[in-house]
Amino acid sequence: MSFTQKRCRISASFLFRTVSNLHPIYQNLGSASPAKYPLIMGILNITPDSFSDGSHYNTLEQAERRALSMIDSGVDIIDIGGESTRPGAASVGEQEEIDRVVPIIERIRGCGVNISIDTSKAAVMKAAVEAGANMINDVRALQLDGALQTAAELEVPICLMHMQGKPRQMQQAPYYKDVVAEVLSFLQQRVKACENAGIGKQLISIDPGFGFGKTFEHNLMMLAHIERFAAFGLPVLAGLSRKSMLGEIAGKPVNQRLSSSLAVALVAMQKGARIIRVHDVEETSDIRKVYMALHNA
Ligand code: 7PM
Repeated sequence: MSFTQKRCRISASFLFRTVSNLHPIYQNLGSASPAKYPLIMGILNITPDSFSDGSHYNTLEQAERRALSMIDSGVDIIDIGGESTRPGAASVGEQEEIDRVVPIIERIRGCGVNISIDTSKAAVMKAAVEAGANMINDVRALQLDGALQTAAELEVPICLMHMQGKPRQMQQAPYYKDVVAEVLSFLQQRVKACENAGIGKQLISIDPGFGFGKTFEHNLMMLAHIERFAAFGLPVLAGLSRKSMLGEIAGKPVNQRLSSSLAVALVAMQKGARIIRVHDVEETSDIRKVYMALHNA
C-alpha cells in the first residue's frame, strides 16, 4: 500500500474540526476522504540569487528539477515565489515577477500537485492562476491595491499572513502588548474583509507570520500558543523552516537548521497547524509519518 493510500485512513480528530466544506486543497485531493494529516508546502523561490547560475534557462531547469524532487518526496503544495520578502531586499516589478513565476508554473502544472503563488500583487496572482496555480499565499494578507478583489474573482484558496510593518523595517522594533491576541485579531479582521469581498471562508487559511515583525520572544510565544490560532476554526499555516528563531535557539547558521526545523514542524503539527511550509520536504515528510503514527496509536 502506498503512503498516499495509507494516509487516507487516518481518523478524525479535534485538531481538524474546522469550518465545514473546506476547499479540496485543504483535503486529500483525488480521494473521497478529507485530510486528517497536515499538508506539506514546499518552498520554491524563483529569484536570480536562489540558483547557482543566474541565467534564465538554468534557473528554470533547476527550479523544475527541485519541484519534481519535492513531488517525489510527497509535497502537497508547491509555493512559488518570485519576490523576496527578506528584510531589505530590493522590490521586484510586476512584469519581472510574472516573468519569473509563470514559466515554472506552466512546466509543473499537471503533475498532480497543488501550486501556490507567493505574491502580494494582484496582476501576479491573476497571471499565476491563469498559468495553473490554484492557491494564493500573500504575506500582506490581500492589503495591496486590487488584491482583495482579484483574489475574490479568482476563487482559489488563499493564505492570509500577519506581518507588522513592512519587510524593509519590520525587524527594527517589533512591539506587541499581547502578540497572540493582536495577531489573531488582525487575521480575524482580514478574514472579515475577505468575506465582505465575497471570498468564502472555506477558501481561507491563516498564518501568524513567524519572523515578520516579531522578536525572538514573540515568535516563541506564537509557537507555544499556535493552537489558539487553530481554535479560530480555519486551517493554520506555519512557516518556521530555517528561520532566525531556530538560529537563536540552536546557535546555528541558516544552512545548519534542519534538525531544529524538523523539531518545530512536529510541534506545530501536534498543536494543530494544518499546513507546514518548509524547504526540506523529504525530511518533513518523515516527521509527518511519526506524527501520524502517534496520532493514530
Ligand atoms: C528571508 C526572510 C528569506 C524570510 C525568506 C523569508 C512565510 C511565507 C516567507 C511564512 C507564509 C522564508 C521567508 N515566510 N509565507 N513566506 N508564511 N505564508 O523563510 O512564514 O521563507 S519568506
